Amino acid sequence: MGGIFGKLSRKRQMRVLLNGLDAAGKTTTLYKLRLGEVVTTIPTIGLNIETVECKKIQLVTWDIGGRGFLRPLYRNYYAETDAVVFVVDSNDKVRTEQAQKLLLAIVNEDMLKKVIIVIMANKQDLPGSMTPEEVHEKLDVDSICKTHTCKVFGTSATTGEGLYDMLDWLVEAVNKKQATALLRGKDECVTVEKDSKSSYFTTPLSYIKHVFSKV
Ligand SMILES: Nc1nc2c(ncn2[C@@H]2O[C@H](COP(=O)(O)OP(=O)(O)OP(=O)(O)O)[C@@H](O)[C@H]2O)c(=O)[nH]1
Ligand SMILES: [Mg+2]
Repeated sequence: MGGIFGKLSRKRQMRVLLNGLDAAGKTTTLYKLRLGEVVTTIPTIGLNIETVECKKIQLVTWDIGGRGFLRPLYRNYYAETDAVVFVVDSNDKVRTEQAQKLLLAIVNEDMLKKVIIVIMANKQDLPGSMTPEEVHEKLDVDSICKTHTCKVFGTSATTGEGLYDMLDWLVEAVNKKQATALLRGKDECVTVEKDSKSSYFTTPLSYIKHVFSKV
């Protein structure tokens, strides 16, 4: 199939970056989407990469450890990203400012200026959590929406609440962006290699080797 429809139907993968402070629920989200179950997690030192399928699109999802000492390495993973899913622990009211700072660094990053941003107001199952509207306000999402396609979803990575609504919206948003770009004759969304493999860096050393092989 040729032309725009051919290009759209060939584009079967997109790259998604899961980001956010440590303990926000990134790894729990990844494996809930990948396996449909809650796994016991430990803080991620390095990253997990898994492919999640939604509406016949493969989302190659990179889950990066959120601990402070890992953050200087993030830029190694920004290239070729279609969407950022920023996970917020809605129950952690003490660190909202820190979360906002990290989110702003993403929003202002040159390599990420065309990405779609989804903000997960996660841990909605915990009593006393900030509502999605509160997270929207605290992170000043209205300002982000001026430069990026962006939306906040209330989620619980443990119960699964809101995760599929979030994923549906994300895939639709990327499809829309690709269609618009193709109609304008530009190919703005990046497609990752078809044969990119799922990998899991089990030790800090394998992760560091991977990072240095990229710089
Ligand atoms: N109640 C509740 N707990 C959650 C939820 N999501 C994650 N958790 C818990 O929060 C803790 C941290 O979750 P992780 O998924 O490991 O967090 P992370 O963002 O990957 O953390 P780092 O790897 O350190 O960056 C774990 O005990 C999870 O079970 C949620 O939606 N609700
Ligand atoms: Mg993790």
